[in-house]
Amino acid sequence: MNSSQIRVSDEVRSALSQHKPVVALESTIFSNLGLPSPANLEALQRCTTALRSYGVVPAITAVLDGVARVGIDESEWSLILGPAKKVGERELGLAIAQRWAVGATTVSSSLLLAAKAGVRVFSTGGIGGVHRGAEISGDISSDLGAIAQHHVVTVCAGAKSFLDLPRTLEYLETLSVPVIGFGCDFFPEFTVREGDIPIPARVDTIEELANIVRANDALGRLGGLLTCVPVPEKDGLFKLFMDDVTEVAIKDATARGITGAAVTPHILKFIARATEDASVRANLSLAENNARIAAQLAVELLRTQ
Ligand code: PSU
Ligand code: MN
Repeated sequence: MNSSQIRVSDEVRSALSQHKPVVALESTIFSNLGLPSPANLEALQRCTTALRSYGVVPAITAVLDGVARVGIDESEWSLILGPAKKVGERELGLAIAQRWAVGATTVSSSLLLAAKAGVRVFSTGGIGGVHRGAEISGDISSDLGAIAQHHVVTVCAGAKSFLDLPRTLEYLETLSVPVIGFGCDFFPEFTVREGDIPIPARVDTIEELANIVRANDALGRLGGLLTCVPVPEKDGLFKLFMDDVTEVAIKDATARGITGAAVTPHILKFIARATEDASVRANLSLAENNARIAAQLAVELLRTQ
């Protein structure tokens, strides 16, 4: 499928053709839109090292010089670590046609590229969702529709607590996305381990998770599935503290008139400052932990095909 518009790296292409495990990663989290420097490089190193420790090839997605890429070699990492323009699924065609220099892929655009390349598992930090006040603003992340549409399993730490989490779960139900808690009974809240919204289903092992993926495949369901893994205990933040910080962050974004695609990066930056980077440490920890679960799932799915 390589062309002047989409390119799969040699390493990812040969892994896929030899039926070796591959896990896709988005690039927004590693760009200046997701994490401050140098934490972004640390996140990239920890996620890719975690995948490789299970023999899994990382397939980082991005748009570089107007080419949508699946698999970014280490020699090109510096490109995605710097300033970038956010590329959701609807911007992918634009970014290619208008030859954007560096486009950082979100969950939605990464899922399209992963599905097109034949990568079955995708790992990220937190997904986008229904924003608080969406009944007025209409702000619902395109991540949700993309998770429903593309035939890829997404592994995340839930959704950020600045979203409207009950509505996010309702919306996923409307879109008929299976939502599975990995070792948890509640929808994890990104940097907060313990949420208070019950999650529709729970598994405790990779085998159980793979069984659900296989059953959905057997039914011919072509959409995705969402696996939610709580942030590791030692790095999780306190819920009451984060609830307060989040409320202030949302008020600040509203007071500054920030809307649309700029909302998520602005709130993430505000929370990092307000928590003296504890949120950044939690973010790194959960991103790495999700990569570990995604890697084990990718291995298990190939073992039992
Ligand atoms: N959560 C993070 N860091 C991020 C994002 C989410 O902790 O960088 C990014 C992801 O790329 C996600 C996107 O897909 O934000 C959602 O943006 P929006 O709400 O504008 O759809
Ligand atoms: Mn939005």
